[in-house]
Amino acid sequence: MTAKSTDKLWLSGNEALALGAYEAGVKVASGYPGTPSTEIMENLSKYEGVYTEWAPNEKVGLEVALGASFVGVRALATMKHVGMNVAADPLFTSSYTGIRGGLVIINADDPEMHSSQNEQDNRNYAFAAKLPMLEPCDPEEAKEFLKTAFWISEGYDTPVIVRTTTRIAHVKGQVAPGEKTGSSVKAEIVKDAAKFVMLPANARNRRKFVTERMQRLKDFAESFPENRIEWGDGTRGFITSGISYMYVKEAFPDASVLKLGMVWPLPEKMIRSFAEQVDELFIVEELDPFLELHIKAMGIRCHGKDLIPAEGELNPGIIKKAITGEDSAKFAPVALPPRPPNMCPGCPHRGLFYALSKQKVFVAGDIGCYTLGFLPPLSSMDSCVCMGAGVSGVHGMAKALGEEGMGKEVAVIGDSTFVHSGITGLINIVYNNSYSTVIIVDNRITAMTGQQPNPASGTTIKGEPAQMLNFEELCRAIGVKNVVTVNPHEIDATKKVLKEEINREEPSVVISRAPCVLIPSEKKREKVPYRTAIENCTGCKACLGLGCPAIHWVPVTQEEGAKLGFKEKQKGYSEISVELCNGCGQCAELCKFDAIGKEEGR
Ligand SMILES: Cc1ncc(C[n+]2csc(CCOP(=O)(O)OP(=O)(O)O)c2C)c(N)n1
Repeated sequence: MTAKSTDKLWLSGNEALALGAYEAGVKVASGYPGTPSTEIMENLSKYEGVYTEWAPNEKVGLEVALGASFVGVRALATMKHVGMNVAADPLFTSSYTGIRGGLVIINADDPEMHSSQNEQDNRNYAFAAKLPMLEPCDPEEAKEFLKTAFWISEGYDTPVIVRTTTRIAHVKGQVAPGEKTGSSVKAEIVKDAAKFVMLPANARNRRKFVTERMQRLKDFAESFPENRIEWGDGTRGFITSGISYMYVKEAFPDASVLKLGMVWPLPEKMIRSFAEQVDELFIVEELDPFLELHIKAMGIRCHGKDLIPAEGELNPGIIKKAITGEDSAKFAPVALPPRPPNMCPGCPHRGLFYALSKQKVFVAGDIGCYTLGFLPPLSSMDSCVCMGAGVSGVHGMAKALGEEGMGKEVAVIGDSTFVHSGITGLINIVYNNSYSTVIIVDNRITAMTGQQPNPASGTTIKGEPAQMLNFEELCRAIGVKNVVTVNPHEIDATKKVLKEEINREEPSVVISRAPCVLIPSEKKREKVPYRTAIENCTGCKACLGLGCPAIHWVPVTQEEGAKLGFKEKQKGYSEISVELCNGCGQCAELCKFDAIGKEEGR
């Protein structure tokens, strides 16, 4: 793909960021999927002349980009907010080394936790790592800010963070394609130990550089055109950024607004001058009182989290009400029908969790589609903290409980998550003589974030063939002697293996392998749906224990039941929606009455 048209394009924020990266002449881009950041890399991979990849995790992704920057090319790393925690180690020290080719990190926060386990505010990382951070308010700005970020990066010898939030990442807006720019830095190997080797003597010097760089960036912030005042009525003044700026403009179209395009470091003089010229100052920001704290630290009186919620997303209605006390019908949210999450019909995870639910053990879980194993009727996940935590945690439980805990807890982790941060936990189990069992639910793909390939999938981001990580060999190489592979659609066999391995007195790994039904090759596979033979159904509801969306319960009156030949006590029967059924056969395995089969009429 190339972007040559001069017409405006209708792009999401993430598509616009990809276009911005392309126009900025990015040569190397590495990321790990995570909502709401995933589509940036997916879209960038369609442009010619940009090397893109899915890294095993965010730390690796940032280090890849940093390496590319060291040899003088423009490089990009993308991640969701919690990914920044994983990448924090290289992030903080890359602030000291600085860059050669421009280095930009796109960080996508998720206020309201639409698809996340927490809603941390990563503006705090810019402050803590002493890095500049830009925050666009729409797709057009997203593209332009990305290009500006590369310019700042090379001008100030610094990585630059571009922060988006879910609304910016996924909203669509008009974006004008622009000129392709590039770096004036030459791509070559340059040895510069004082800059790149961060041992204490060098790091102390670079620490001084970082302080001096922050001062220069502060000065720059005063004249940066994307920090701008839009004068209006002076009774109320708002300082805001990103999507909150859009909400403020909608709720208070006549007010004076200081819009910050760069949220760190702050233009102190501009803020002071603005504050002096308005009667009352309001800081409107989602999540933490980040701007508010720093503005208050300047000795400026303002309203912020005393009025505006610090949890979840904002919207114009919330802001208007918080400040004026008025409820406005104009901003009333549209009521949407709820869509509770569930595993897809035919999901292999369902079979595994059904089998696991019979083991009566504590399931130290992890993050992925399989986290839905927590929901009833499977109810088979008892903890979920962050990627990898289940594998390390189950070992902690084993060490805490000793022999008492044997056979009572197990870890479950997805294939992508295992590669991301489960392998080291498993090494720890083996190294420290544990007895824990780890189940790798291997559906061959990173399903939760939308089917991205990972090192165990056998393809790259561009769909080209790649070495396929062999979990069985890897686990044996780590030192796990008991490695068993099961097909989770075969529930009885899976149950047997789980019982044996969970009770083993030494480390074991169960690989529960069957492809995700949404993998394109699986989608193409012809599916023969299962059907119910109503006359054979006894109403035992065993099949409903799977929680499959393709199976539902049909209640019948006594009269209807009699017509169907049911016994008096039978209150209904299970029915399969053939249009939803993926033909996995898990329900047929559970049915002991020959009421579920593939032939017409049964
Ligand atoms: C540090 C971090 N990075 C990214 C994510 C987003 N994320 C959640 S689960 C997941 C991977 C899921 O893939 P897999 O383990 O294969 O399980 P599946 O969804 O296929 O069942 C990702 C990328 C996250 N929650 N935390």
